[in-house]
Order: sequence, then C-alpha cells, then structure tokens
Amino acid sequence: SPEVITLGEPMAVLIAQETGELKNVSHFLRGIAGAELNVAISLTRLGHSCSYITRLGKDPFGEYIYDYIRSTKIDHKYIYFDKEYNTGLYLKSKPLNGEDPIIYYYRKNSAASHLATKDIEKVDFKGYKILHITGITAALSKNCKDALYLAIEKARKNNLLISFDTNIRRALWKNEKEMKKVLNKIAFESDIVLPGIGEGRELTGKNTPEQIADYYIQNGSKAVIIKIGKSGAYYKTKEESGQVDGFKIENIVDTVGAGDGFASGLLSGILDGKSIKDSVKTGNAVASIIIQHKGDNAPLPTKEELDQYIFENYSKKI
Ligand code: KDG
Repeated sequence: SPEVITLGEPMAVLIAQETGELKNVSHFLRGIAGAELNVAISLTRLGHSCSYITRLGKDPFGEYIYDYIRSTKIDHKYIYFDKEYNTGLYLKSKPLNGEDPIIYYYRKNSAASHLATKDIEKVDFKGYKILHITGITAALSKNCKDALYLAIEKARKNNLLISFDTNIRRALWKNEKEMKKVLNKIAFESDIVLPGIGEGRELTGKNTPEQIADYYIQNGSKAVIIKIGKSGAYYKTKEESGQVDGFKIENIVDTVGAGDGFASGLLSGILDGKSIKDSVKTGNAVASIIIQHKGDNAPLPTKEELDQYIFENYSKKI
C-alpha cells in the first residue's frame, strides 16, 4: 500500500487575473483545488506515496482533474466517476497585497458530495500509515460525513495515524453549533489535530495555543498543532510542547492552500521519522512556499528543493 490515504472533494478553480469584484473579472486562470487533493499532490511531490478517494463528474472539469491526477504519482484506483452530477468549481479573486481572496463556490450537489460509505467499504486500509482528513468533507453532505466516519473507523482498526485539519469553511455549514459539535468529535478521535489559531479559538472557546491544545488532548487527541500565521506553529503532545517560528516572506501573494502545504510538510516529516518539532518546521516551510504563489498547490517543492529552501531560509527568522 501507499503510505498515506485521503478523501475529499476536488474542484477546478478559476483564479481571477485582475483585481476587483468577481462579477467584473473577465480573465481567469484555471487550476486544481481541494484541500485533501492539495495535500496528496504535495506529498507525492515530496516523494511519498498517497491514495486519494473521491467522486468526479463526467464533465470537462472532472476529466481535467482526472488527467491531472494521472499525470502525478497519486494512486487513483479509488477515484470514481459519477455520471449524474457535475464536478465542483470555485472562483477566487485576485486580492490586493496579502489580503485573503474572495471565494465563490459552485459545488452544491457536486459528484464528490455524493461520496458515500459504499465507496469507503471498497477501500482496503491495510498497510497504509496515515489517514489524512479535513473538516470540509464533514460539511459537504450527510453521506460525506458518514463516509468520513467510516474511514476513521477503518483507519483505527488498521492502526493508521489519523491526521485531521479542521479546515472551517463557514459557507458549507448550516449552523455554528453543528459545525463545532462535528469538528470537535472528529478532532477527539484523531491523533493529530491541525487547527489555525482562529479556528482553535472558535471551536474550543479557549484563547491561547496551549489552552486550545490542552482542551483537545484532555478529550483524546494525541498531538495538537496550531498554525499561527507569521509566527509559525505551536505544538503540544502529552510529552512535549513548543513553538516553531515561521519563515520570513517578502511578498504574500495568496494564502489559500497554506494549511494544506503545512499538513503535507508535517506529514512528510513524520513519515521520514523526524521529530515533531522538525516536522512542524517542514510544515512551516511548505506553507511559506505556497503563499508566495497564486495557485492553491503550485509550485510545490521536491524533497531536495525543500531541504535546500529550509537550509537557505531558516536562519532569516522574523
Ligand atoms: O485549503 C485550500 C482549499 O480551501 C481550496 O483548495 C478549496 O477545498 C477547498 C475548499 O473547500 O475551500
């Protein structure tokens, strides 16, 4: 088996080439998106093996994503075409200097939102080391949420490490209470929980990274890693805790995808047997590369490029 398995919704993204309101933009660049797919792309680029479970529409965007995945080393045997529905799409604005872009989704009732437990039943989890999941999948539909729960259950039975990026996407949740309940339940069952500091505060009602981490650890999570933007990330397990500085960046172009870059770097470090601290540093490095470019997942480094980048840039602390 490959080392990592992940599931979620892939989308095509149309990235505005002009600033201003999306309704006024006439030029877009097409790209590939989807949090878990971004992680899979990055991990394979870093030399790891990864399977991706999803459903795609049999439409031009679905075929585009499928062809792209087949051009990578991602294992695609669990990608199913669903002829009844379209592939998700979203529009992303071109922000002015380092602001977050505006995002507009066309994904309701997408093929991936019809992913179901029967798709997960077909998957043999034996031999994988890590299941990586995000809170986006839990928000897509009832059947996606059930598929996610089944993946967690099968991962547990097969002794996989479960890595969970909370990834709050407010536009996808009907209400705040349900969102908190579901995301925290998944977090408690996960070995590694990866919230951003704002997400951690919102989900736990606590304030500092340490308080947020303690909340999850007391409820069953093994390790909590909290992303704190420019300041890097804070990590805590039962045994140790600390903060790892972020990389200095001259020009932030697009922050979307930073969390996925972080997760892939972190998991790569763990798979390579690095300490948690060094794995967090590797996560920070990939995130810092992603935000200097406009795609959600480009240009991703190979392991050699990443090692070189860390070597050259880590001394330039903020
Ligand atoms: O993390 C990046 C993702 O947000 C982006 O690729 C799109 O999956 C996506 C989503 O649901 O927002």
